[in-house]
Amino acid sequence: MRILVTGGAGFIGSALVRRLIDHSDHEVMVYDKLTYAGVLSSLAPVAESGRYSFVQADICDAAAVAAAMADFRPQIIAHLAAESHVDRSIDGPGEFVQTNVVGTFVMLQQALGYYRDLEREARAAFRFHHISTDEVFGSLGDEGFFTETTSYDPRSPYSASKASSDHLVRAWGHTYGLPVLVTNCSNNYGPYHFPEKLIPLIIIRALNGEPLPVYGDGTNVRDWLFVDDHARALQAVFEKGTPGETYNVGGNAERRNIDVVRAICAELDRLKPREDGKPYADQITYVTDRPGHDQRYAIDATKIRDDLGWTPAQTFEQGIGMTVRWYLENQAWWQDILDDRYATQRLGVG
Ligand code: NAD
Ligand code: TDX
Repeated sequence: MRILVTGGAGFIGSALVRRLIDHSDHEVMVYDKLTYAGVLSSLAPVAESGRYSFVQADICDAAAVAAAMADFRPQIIAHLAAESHVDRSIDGPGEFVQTNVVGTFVMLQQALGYYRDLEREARAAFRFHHISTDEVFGSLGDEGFFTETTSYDPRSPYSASKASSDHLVRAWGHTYGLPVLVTNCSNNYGPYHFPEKLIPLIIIRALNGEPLPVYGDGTNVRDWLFVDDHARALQAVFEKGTPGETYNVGGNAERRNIDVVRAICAELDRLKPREDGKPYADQITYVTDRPGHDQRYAIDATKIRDDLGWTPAQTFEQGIGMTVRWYLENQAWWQDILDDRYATQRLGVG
């Protein structure tokens, strides 16, 4: 099949593309604006594949979206392009509304026009798969899990923009008959994760001998999923999922932030001890909390397991070990990003 992946130069998009090239016969076109978060070197492993092509353009540019669809003739659109970092959405929400809401609207309109022009058989196979987050459901207390029917309660500019885009996608399914799929996934982690996010930020700052910032009291809980497991889930959904359905995707690995940071420090102590022999955990520093910081996210992923046979392959301990080793062995990938002025300013490094 031909699969158009928006946001394919990002963290999850690039993992999906690497998986599709390595583990399937699908052809892939990446459509990506290459914002600060788009990293072409994350696609280097597939660059020489004859089944991969790349278009640099904005999802808000309707003509460019239409041209990519007309040129590539996708059977699947996997829509991952988004502004994704909660802290940036607090500092500057405008770009989140533009890309996540308006950009998704443009994608839907262009996909609908393209879909309506397809032959009957091609129409039956076509899917628009929107990739979203568990943050649309809001924040949990100590008990309970998000299911596919949990009411939306987004609380940050990021999650509000993703919730809006989810609603648009479902509306285009109900009203216009576009065969849409929606997945809402928990926190991903793994190789090629942009250094502003908690796990890579902690690894890199630990290695650089810098303070390790933990927001608030560090008791906020996230459910962590290894990114390759998410890529497998996405493939299962667009290959086998039922149009109109939503699937929650989770790692069954709830951890408090402070425990995540300690686990990374322990792994580094084992793999690359500090020169002074002291533990990396000595660098942990509690800092001012994120405004409106959601306390706990947890996913009930029973539906995707029962309907599509997907479960995560990696435990958190295996995944964090692989991730720390990857950052130790791929310093050139993240050093290039740190050397970029915009990313560096935001990371407070240098
Ligand atoms: P990311 O920030 O690493 O990558 C986003 C990609 O989209 C980048 O390559 C960027 O250049 C591109 N992009 C941004 N604006 C664009 C625009 N206007 N036009 C075209 N391309 C644009 O994000 P990620 O972590 O890989 O997340 C991918 C998707 O998955 C997002 O929709 C996000 O909301 C969702 N998601 C992420 C997580 C997570 O833990 N990271 C969890 C659940 C869902
Ligand atoms: O320096 C930090 N210190 C800290 O304590 C950073 C960057 C984060 N945190 C905390 C905030 C969160 O509770 O760690 C947790 C994880 O933070 P992020 O990595 O920023 O992720 P989060 O806000 O949970 O959102 C992520 O998962 C869901 C992605 O960025 C979203 O795109 C996805 O939808």
